[in-house]
Amino acid sequence: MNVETVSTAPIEGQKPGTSGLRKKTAVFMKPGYLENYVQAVIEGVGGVEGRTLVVGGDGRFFNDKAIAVILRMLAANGAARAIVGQNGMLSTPAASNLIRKRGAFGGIVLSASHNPGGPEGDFGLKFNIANGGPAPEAITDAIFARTRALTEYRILTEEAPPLSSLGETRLGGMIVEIVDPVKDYVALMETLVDFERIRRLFASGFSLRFDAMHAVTGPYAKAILEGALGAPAGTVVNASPLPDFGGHHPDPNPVHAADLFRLMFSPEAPDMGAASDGDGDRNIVLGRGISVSPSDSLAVLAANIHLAKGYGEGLKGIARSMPTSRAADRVAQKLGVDLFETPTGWKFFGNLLDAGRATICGEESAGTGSDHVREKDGLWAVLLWLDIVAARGQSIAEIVTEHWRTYGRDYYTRHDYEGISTAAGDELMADLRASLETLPGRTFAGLRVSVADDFAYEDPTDGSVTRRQGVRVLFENGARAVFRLSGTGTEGATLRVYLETFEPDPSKHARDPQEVLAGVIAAADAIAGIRQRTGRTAPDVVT
Ligand code: G16
Repeated sequence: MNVETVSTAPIEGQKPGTSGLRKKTAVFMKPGYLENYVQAVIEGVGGVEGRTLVVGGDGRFFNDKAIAVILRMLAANGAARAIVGQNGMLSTPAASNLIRKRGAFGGIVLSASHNPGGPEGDFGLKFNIANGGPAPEAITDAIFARTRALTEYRILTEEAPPLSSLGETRLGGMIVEIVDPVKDYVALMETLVDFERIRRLFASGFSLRFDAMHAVTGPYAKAILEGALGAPAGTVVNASPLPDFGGHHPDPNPVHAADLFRLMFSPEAPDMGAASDGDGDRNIVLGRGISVSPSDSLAVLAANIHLAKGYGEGLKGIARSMPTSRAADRVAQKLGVDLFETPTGWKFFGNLLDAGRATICGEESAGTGSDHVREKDGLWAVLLWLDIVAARGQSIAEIVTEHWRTYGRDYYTRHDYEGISTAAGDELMADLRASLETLPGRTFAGLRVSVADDFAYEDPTDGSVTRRQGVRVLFENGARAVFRLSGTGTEGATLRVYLETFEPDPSKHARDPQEVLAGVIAAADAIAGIRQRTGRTAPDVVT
């Protein structure tokens, strides 16, 4: 085994964000950039000697080349075994499952999620720990500290084996095991939802369009929906993963999944529409003429999850990220279970799931998951919806409107201002933070502020505290505006403004959220000076 020790120096800015390190692909491809970061990960997690790691990614441009480097570095640093998805492919939830199932030390997952791919696009790398979930902040902080002190990295001089054939090969002292990326995931899904019941639903003529957005979920969705569940061929569209996602953003939102949204609001709409993102952890669900907001999806799934076979005992608790609407809180209250409000980032759910305090988690950013893995899981959410539709014998629209009748409707929208200057974003947030004490009592666009704060989270399982997680402004009429900067962008800053208001009266549940929230939107702009500071007249993305 020939290990080369290469001298290097720290590279600026290798700081993991909301979900690992995300940068332009061209940045990741600069000489030594990937190598430095991988060595920092290896050292930041305490070394990999004698350990087993799962490696895979969403198949985007540079995925295979990066994996070859990572394998040579894991071998050079003494890892015993690398379990790799065939052709380097593993969806994020499938990687989480493999780590857990195989008792691995952790995993290296390559993805920039919903961000575009290709030489001009984005790339990303995150480390997941033994529970299958994204590394918590103590570990990402240790990784970042290593990136700032690195003097050398270790890499094998031998080439990595091809990733196309299943089975075991040797790379230096390490075994490289290439596995079917789909098989174990399908087996897991079968334990959670009733395949037989969903098969009957499809056999009765229920129609679905699942848009895999030319990303990693295609093969998983084909195997399960069109294979095991008998949905007609063509149910899964854009099913073959492409290194540049066909030139699109693999983000299941109204802008980037516009075709699906158009179809679902047309006379040709099937019974259900769904899509997932680049690495298969996000999802969106639509019914005929209705798009289910991710916050509502969490609430509806939580209220109905006992109908699915893997969740017959009901819920231990529900967790949502702070900017996610409070619809799930109403379900938790009715069920008499705890509701946890965490910062944005799936990594914050891991401890709650491990401690058995939450069963289902969700985020406004199109993420839902349960204690079956430690990542959000797009296809799982779609299967759970299908199982609930089959169990209740109702359409998506009927289920959602009935939910609103029972709990009231939390009108919700998120406005994103993408690629604004970092200075403008930082200044806006700094000024908001500076005004927190003086906001209560003041009136903006007719709405009076009752409380304003900067969200901080104390993890109830280990007492760790995470501060500065977003400015919350509560109005006297119960409406809420939240401001934060995205931690996943790769260009300038992205300002996210989350807006919501509660409507208990069922006769007022069929309105357009943008209209209902117009006052809150105007108040948010008046408070933060968004238009004036960013020079934008409208958000780039409205979810
Ligand atoms: C990641 C995180 C999510 C987060 C989302 C958006 O998702 O895992 O928890 O909600 O980013 O984060 P931000 O608002 O900071 O951009 P994904 O699907 O991108 O891995």
